Amino acid sequence: MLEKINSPEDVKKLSIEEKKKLAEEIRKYIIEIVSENGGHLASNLGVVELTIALHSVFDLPNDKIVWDVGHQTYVHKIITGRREQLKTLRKLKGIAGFPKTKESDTDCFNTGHSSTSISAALGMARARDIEGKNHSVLAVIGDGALTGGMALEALNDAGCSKANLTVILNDNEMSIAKNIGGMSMLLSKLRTKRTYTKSNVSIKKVINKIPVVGKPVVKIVQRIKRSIKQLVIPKMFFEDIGFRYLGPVDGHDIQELERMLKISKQLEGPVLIHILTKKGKGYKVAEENPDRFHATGPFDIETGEPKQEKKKDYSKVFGEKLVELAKDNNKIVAITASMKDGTGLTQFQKEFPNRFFDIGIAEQHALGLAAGMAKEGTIPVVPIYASFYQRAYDQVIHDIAMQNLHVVMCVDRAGVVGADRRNTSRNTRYGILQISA
Ligand SMILES: Cc1ncc(C[n+]2csc(CCOP(=O)(O)OP(=O)(O)O)c2C)c(N)n1
Repeated sequence: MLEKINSPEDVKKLSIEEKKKLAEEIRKYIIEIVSENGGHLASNLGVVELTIALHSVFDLPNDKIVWDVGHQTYVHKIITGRREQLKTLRKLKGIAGFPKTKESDTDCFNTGHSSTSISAALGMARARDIEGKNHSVLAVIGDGALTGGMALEALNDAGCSKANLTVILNDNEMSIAKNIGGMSMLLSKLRTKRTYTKSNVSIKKVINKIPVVGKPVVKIVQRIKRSIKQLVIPKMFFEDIGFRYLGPVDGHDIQELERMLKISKQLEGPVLIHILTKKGKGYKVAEENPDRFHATGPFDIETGEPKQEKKKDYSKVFGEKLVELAKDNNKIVAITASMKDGTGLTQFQKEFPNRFFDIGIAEQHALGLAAGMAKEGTIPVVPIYASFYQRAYDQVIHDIAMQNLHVVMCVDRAGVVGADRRNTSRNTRYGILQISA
């Protein structure tokens, strides 16, 4: 079936049963390519049904879909005529691992750094309205990327915008490692919404039995009702900031996804569809180790074992040394912006859980937090990949350097990234020279 798919039109013609079969074939195809070339595996396996549903309901390039981070667009690339090209992933002059406007007019916006999609989509929606057009605009964002400040800033703006915009929140409970933070706590409450709806019914009964005597009491009772409702139906967070909340939806049920997407098309104003997916879906080893298969080198499909032994790299040496130093100095703390493994802090977390802080994909906050901790006498060590340090220029200068605070900033993966091209890699080197200057 996969060989017959050369454009989204070919997907639209399929029955639901055929789409399910296509989903299986796409998974197999992606696993084969990534096991040979390396790439982002688990996130792509998680969005197969979502991507099929999106291309069934919307018409690209007229409609616009902005993919947050963009590492999960292999399925989209396969469906939009780039199936064969995907075999050149992570090869010289090969296909990009992220959306590229130059590669296809169905990639409407370049991404790579996290948490940009809602801002860009809102911008496109506002431009559409000014131009008097009426196509759909969507942002697809993971629960990890939703921890980034830029995404929250955009939600804040979009919520009161009245713009027709759909945000699809792809909740797999994972960033690269397990997702953390208050937003993640909110989402886990939403996941158990059915239980909440039930308890809401019984609480309603109780509230309705409260005797009402005179106007002031009515007001108080109404206020209590509202706050209890807020407690038991947490979806109100999104609704209170101006979004219509739909979900949670099983993100592997194509029919249900299509139904929700069609509903969202009819609604006025900003809509958020909360979908639940499994990272690594359909490939057992990736389902069991989604963090290891977030991005991987070539591996053996049977066992999931890497084809090449991983050499000791900068991050490993750094992580070991930091643990050694922290044993002698209890003022040392470590902060990561959702990149514990990549930056070599896994062992540090195990040895010093109280001195380790994973603060979400929030580099600006990481440096602001470090500044505060340094001001009060601890020694924060903050390893962040060079490209992502760009997010925190202002905090490096305004919060740390200008107050002469003792924060240890560790920058790795500077230079030009060959295999995994994204739009930011070209200026990474330049950026980092600026920081050290
Ligand atoms: C500013 C920034 N910091 C860090 C990263 C590295 N990074 C890439 S994907 C990812 C996790 C994304 O999690 P989520 O949005 O939930 O998507 P999932 O892979 O789980 O589908 C991180 C931290 C990044 N791309 N951008």
